Amino acid sequence: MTYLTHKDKIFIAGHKGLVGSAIMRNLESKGYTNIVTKARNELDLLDQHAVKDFYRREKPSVVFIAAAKVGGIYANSHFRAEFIYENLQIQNNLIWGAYEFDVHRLVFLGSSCIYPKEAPQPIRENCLLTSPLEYTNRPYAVAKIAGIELVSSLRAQFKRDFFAAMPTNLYGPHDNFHPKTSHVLPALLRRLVEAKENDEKRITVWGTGRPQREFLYSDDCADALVHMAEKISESDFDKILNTPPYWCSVNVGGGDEVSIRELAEMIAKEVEFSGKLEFDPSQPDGTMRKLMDSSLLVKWGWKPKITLEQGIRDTINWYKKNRNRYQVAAC
Ligand code: GFB
Repeated sequence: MTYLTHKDKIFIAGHKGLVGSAIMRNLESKGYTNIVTKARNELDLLDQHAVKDFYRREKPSVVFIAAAKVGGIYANSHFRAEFIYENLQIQNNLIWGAYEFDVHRLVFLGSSCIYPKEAPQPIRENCLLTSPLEYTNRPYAVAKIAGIELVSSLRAQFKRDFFAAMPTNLYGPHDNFHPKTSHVLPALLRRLVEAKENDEKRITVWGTGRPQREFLYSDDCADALVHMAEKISESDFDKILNTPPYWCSVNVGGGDEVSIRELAEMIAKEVEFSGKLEFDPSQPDGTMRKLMDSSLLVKWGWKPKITLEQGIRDTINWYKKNRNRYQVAAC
């Protein structure tokens, strides 16, 4: 069987990012010690030969792919070509290399935003590619869908125990807090912390505030990914693959759903900002809703532990402690 055990040599691609750092914390908290990581300047994931050399040398038996080019609605809309090119390159190198060098369990990450723009809510795994995608992040979505197709094809054709997880909107420590390229929660958190400190009377929130988002704390997401890697059998994943439309991917949600307005109000309350929230409808709303049906994961014995309120509090504390040292990630 290919369950993750303490005998495995684990590679976390993207170990310094939002999800990768959470996977690292989760594995270490569970006593895993045989973990290999590579910083960007040690391994260029865009370089196929370098990735093959890495696999040939290190021979990991389990791989978590938490490396990707990611960003919020502004980044996805403005850096379209980089989002599709870099994500295709990174995932092709990591997934195909894992196949060639006999990795026996691999976790690839999709995202709730790659489901169709008008998918029936809550969104089930079998909704993928059933109607048009959201334009603002279509390049990213097409790349990620290709990754799920590659993972599913390697499972079907070569019986490789590779699977995809579809996290909802994530947030937490080591996120990207860049004012423009970040996701909505870290963007509003940074803006509101600074507005409070500078005694500003108002802050701008992009869009109408009406879209709804489901948020899951990064540590909860990591716990779900490790839970699946440790506990779910190949045959359970094969059952998903062998069910129309034959994708091997599992939704990772179950977080709290709020509107963008409610989110801004929650963060403002937490940082005690009493100024005005001004909404800028000239900025895109993006998908109006993308709540996922995570009942399969619940059936498999997992559910989140950290509420949005607690997660926001923890992320504000983390951000305040780390913002000087922490290089704001460019996109
Ligand atoms: O997290 P976000 O940028 O991306 O959220 P998505 C965008 C929503 O938040 C839009 C509103 O409705 C924005 O109008 N918003 C309000 C803001 N203020 C801000 C702000 O200051 N910054 C940002 N970024 N948004 C992403 C995909 O979609 O979902 C990614 O683009 C990724 O590819 C992620 O997969 C999970 O949630 O709309």
